[in-house]
Formats: sequence, structure tokens, C-alpha cells
Amino acid sequence: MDAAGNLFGTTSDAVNNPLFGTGTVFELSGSNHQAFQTLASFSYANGANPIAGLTFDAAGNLYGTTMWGGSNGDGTVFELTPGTSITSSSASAIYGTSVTFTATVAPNYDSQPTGTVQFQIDGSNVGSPVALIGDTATYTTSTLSAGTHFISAIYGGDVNYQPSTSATTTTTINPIGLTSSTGAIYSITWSSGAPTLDVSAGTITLTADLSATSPGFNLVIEDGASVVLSSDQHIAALQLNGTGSLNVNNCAVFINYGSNSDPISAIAADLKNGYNGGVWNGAGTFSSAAAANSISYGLGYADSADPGNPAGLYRGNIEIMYTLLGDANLDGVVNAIDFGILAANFNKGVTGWDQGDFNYDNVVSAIDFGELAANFNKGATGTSVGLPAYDDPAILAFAAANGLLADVPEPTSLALLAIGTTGILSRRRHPREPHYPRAVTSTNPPKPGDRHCWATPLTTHVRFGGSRYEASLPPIVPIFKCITLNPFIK
Ligand SMILES: [Ca+2]
Ligand SMILES: [Ca+2]
Repeated sequence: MDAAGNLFGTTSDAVNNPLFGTGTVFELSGSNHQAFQTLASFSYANGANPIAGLTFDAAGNLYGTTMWGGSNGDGTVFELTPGTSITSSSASAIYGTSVTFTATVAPNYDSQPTGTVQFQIDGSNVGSPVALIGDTATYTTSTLSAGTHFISAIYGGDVNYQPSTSATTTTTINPIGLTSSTGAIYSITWSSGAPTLDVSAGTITLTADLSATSPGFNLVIEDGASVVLSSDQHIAALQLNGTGSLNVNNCAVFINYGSNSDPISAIAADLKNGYNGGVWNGAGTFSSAAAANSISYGLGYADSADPGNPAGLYRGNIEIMYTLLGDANLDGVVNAIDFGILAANFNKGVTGWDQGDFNYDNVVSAIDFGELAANFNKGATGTSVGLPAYDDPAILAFAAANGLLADVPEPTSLALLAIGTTGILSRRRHPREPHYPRAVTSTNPPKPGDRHCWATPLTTHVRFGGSRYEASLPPIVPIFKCITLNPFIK
């Protein structure tokens, strides 16, 4: 019994297993001695069968002996020292939520500890010393940064208790919106003041921007692991190792590399792997949304260091964006600005999407022109925001001058009508006999009785003086042939 009237004793399982019995030291406290607490358990290596009595010293340490166990199996002398332990309310918590750490000064052998506990997180004091209530003290915080933190408690001691420092417990703070598939393995570490989310296995889905947790996140995806986005991301670095993959889906990724070396070559290489010949399902940086609609959409990218910085990015930034094919400047719309970029680089070798290379072959060719023309004057959702390419004089003039008229999509309604005509309309796609249906627009589709005209071969006629690529200059388009649709043909 201690000074407070608490009872102490031992148990032994020697009856059932006399050679390898272990046993415990216990305390019965409370007004009726009904609160049972195990103070120590024996494992044979540190003793077994504590059948003799227990003794306190002046500092509150508790001593006893065991019959068996120890290095030679002949019993041990043991000491139980009052100490401080710490627990966390959560080993893994979401950024911004509160976590409570509880320090306990125990065991309480012959008196109640008093005094304060100083909590430390990652080796630094946090808050003021917390007074013990009973034998515990708590510290609650909701401001821990993302990553794994190491928490300990330092008890200052009192007249009966020596100061003591707890072991360390850990709590990992996860970014908002991070969900992991079964078997996914990841870590969040800090280096040079920035966190790194390293996904080493399985799939992680990010439903919120990592920058909401901490600006400057680095994202590393190891061989075989994958990350899926359902939210735009602002990060400092993106690194794919081996077959690690990033599914940008229908989102955008902004990489702020600042004054570090420009990572665009690695970013572009990962995108080209994901592009996979146009079906957007390769390893690397790909898009399941683009894979489902690869005729019209893809992942575009731009670097602030690119010539002219078409996407208008801040210095030291790269953008990857799910967008329409042809959206060279990544503003979500395919229009005359994008066409101007393509025209300026036509038939040239280039290094990026924002120079008009939408099919990742490092040249701006008829393929890129055709993709742009198909989406011309469309907004991000594919809705019309202006006249289509076949109604745009600048597009037609450029196409005529470069032998690309066959790459200008014809009006869908006109194509359907062509099936019922004498075949004249079907010849419109021949490069030497281009169509130019001035009377037809997306809001004024052709109908029986309409008059439609086709241009002659234009290559010898279309010139804009010294600057034929200026979209603002009207083209000279001679009319070759006109017909009136048969009013009896549906
Ligand atoms: Ca655009
Ligand atoms: Ca190309």
C-alpha cells in the first residue's frame, strides 16, 4: 500500500506453466480499491513468477523479485520507475482537423504527480507547459502541416517525481481530399521547407488541390503507382518514375518550378507517353477523359519559357490542361488566336503544344491544322462560340494557300444532304475543287431551295500581300460554281 491507500500486488501463472510462467504487477486504486491497473507484465526475459512482496523507495520507485526468468532462468530483481508516456488521438488525420496528444505520468506508486508537461512537436516546444490534471495533460492542435510529425512530452517533476521525457509518438497529417485505394502506400515528408507526397504503390485519388494543404507540394509517383485527379492541382514539382502514371482526367496541373531548372523536357516526355499515338491511355501523364473523347480533346501543355509564352503563364510555370485539340494557348477556346499561332509555325519543327503541335510529333502539319479546324470557335464544353472553320475566311484562305482545304470539316447538315443529290456535292472534298458554302452557317443550315457556291482552286489567287497569315485581312475568293438544291430532295 502506498501513502494514498492504493494497493499493489503481483500475479503469477506458475500453476499452469511453472517453467515459463510470466505474471504481472498491478495496482488497485480508488475509494473502494476497485480500479484495477496493470503496471508491468513479465515476459520471462525480464522475469517470471513475481511471488515475493513489493517495496517502495523514497522516490516512489517500486522494487520486487521474480522466481523464474531472466538470462539464466533463475529469476530477476526488478524496478518500476514512474515515467511519462504519450498517445495521439489519431495516427492519421486530415489537414485542418484537430488532433489531441495526451501525456500520462505513471505509474502512480505512492503519490499523485503534480506539476506540468511541456509538449514538443518535431523537437520544438509547442504552447506553454500544461498542468497535470490527475496524472494526465493534453495538447490539442489543428494547425499541423501535412506530413508525419513526431510528438513527445517532457514532465517537469515535483517533490516526489523525477522529471521524465516520454518516448515519441507519430501522427501523419494527410492533404485534404486524399483518398487511397486498398493497398496504396504513400508518405509525406518534408525537405527544404516543402512537403513531398511520394506514392510508392497502388492508386491515390486527389479530390482537392494539394496547395490547399500546403503550397509547394512535390508529387512523386513511383514505378507501378498511380495518381488520379478530380481537382486541379498547384504543385512545385512532378516526378514520374518507371511506369508511374498521373491521370490528369479532365483537370489541369500547374507546376511552379520557380527559379529551379526548367523540367519541361521531362514533363513533355511523360505527356507523350500518355498520348500513346492519340488514344491517351499510355503510362506517364495521361487522361481518361481524353481517352474517352480523343477525337476532340487531349492534354495540352505550355511553359512560360516557350517562345512568346502563348499561355500567358507567370515566369517559372508549366501548365498541363485537358482541353480541346487546337487550343494552343490553353484558354479553353479554339479561336483565331490559336489559329494565328498554328499559322505562324506551320510546316516548322516545334517543341510544344503551345506552338501548334497538337499530336505530339514535334512538327506543325496538316494534322494539327485539321484538329484545330474541327474545333474552331468551340468553347471548353464543345459549344459553338462563333462561326465554324468552313465559314471563316481566314481559315479558308490559309487552307487554300497551303493545300489544306480537304482538312476543313464540312457542315454536317450539308454532308447529309449531299447523299441525296446528284453527286456534285460529294466532290467538294477533292483538294482541287474546294467547297465554299457562303450561305450556310451553323445557325443557318442548308435546306432545299438554298443556293450554294464552290470556290475554284484558289492557290494562285489567294494572297494577302506580304502577310497572308493575317486573319484580319479579307481573302480573295473567286467563285467557281453555284447550284440550287433540289426542293424535292429531303
Ligand atoms: Ca485558345
Ligand atoms: Ca504535329
